[in-house]
Amino acid sequence: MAKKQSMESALSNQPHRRLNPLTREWVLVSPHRTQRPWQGQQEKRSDEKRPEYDDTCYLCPGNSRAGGQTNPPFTGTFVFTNDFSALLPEASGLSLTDDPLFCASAESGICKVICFSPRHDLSVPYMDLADVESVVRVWIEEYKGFKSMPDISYAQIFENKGAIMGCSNPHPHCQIWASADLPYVVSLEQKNQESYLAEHGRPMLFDYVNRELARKERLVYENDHFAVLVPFWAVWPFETMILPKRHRVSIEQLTDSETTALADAYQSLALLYDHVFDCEFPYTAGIHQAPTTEGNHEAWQMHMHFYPPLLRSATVRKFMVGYEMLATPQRDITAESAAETLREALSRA
Ligand code: H2U
Ligand code: ZN
Repeated sequence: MAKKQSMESALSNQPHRRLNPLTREWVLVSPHRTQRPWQGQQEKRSDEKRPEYDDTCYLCPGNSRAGGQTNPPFTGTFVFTNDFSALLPEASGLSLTDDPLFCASAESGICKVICFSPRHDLSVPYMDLADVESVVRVWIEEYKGFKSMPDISYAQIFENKGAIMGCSNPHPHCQIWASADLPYVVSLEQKNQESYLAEHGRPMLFDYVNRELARKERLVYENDHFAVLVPFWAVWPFETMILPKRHRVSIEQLTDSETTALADAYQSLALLYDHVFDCEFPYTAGIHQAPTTEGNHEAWQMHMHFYPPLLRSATVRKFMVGYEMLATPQRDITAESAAETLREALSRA
């Protein structure tokens, strides 16, 4: 007992590091440092009210896109191939060189954009739950579609929200970049989940969510099928994960009620985020899950990551610079105290 208390107090008061078991990267935690004064850059607040329809928006129904095509008068979700795709279906013919210093390889793939709804002004927290669920169903359909393509190994679904995250258009949307090879972070997570399954006989994130559900200190929100929590190893101040309570290697395995529950967890989290600093809370979010290739993917537990950049207000962001670029990421507020702030925002949402 004494040992447990001293561990808890060390985790809340003393500099220490924590391991991310998915990537095996360490984060330095410096809880004694939260009173540091800030005289650095302030971001601009961008919370002007948007119209329901904007005739200059590339993503509104009926408008012309930058690539010259015209959007149909869509009434629900709308999926199109990115006009400026980072990956192209035809590989370049460049074959992997065995030069250790000048190594390059061809990469091919398909990039798509998904508009959440015709409404230019409605972000996820303020859509009808049924419409958020339609977005999740599009993700599932797209994932299945990429599974049938032999040249695709992985479909990365992600959302950049807010200008501060480099989002080029405020019309609520997300993207899918599907590639011939496994992206680096995904391959790291796969390798470490496979090692964990081999050693412990259960999927890593299945064990993890059960431990967190029992402890509750980093739990932010839960429904019947999903938990929202600040991971023990979070790097970004208000980083969170959405985790299924049962073993699900990909979104394709979700039952109808789990699909609704994922939409609810996503929407509830996006809404509580908006109450943290009383602004449209920016983030990059995305799903990690089993590759779209055949094979044994039992080590995988599908999950969503949310990486919001804000630190202490709508205008003060965290910078990953200095020691973090050269050595290891660092945070001041502990994951436990961030979870407390998020639970408090939920009570106001
Ligand atoms: P963000 O999610 O980071 O805002 O990116 C939007 C994507 O939409 C971006 O990849 C694409 C851009 O290439 N896009 C089009 O495909 N057509 C357009 O007319 C505008 C933007
Ligand atoms: Zn729009």
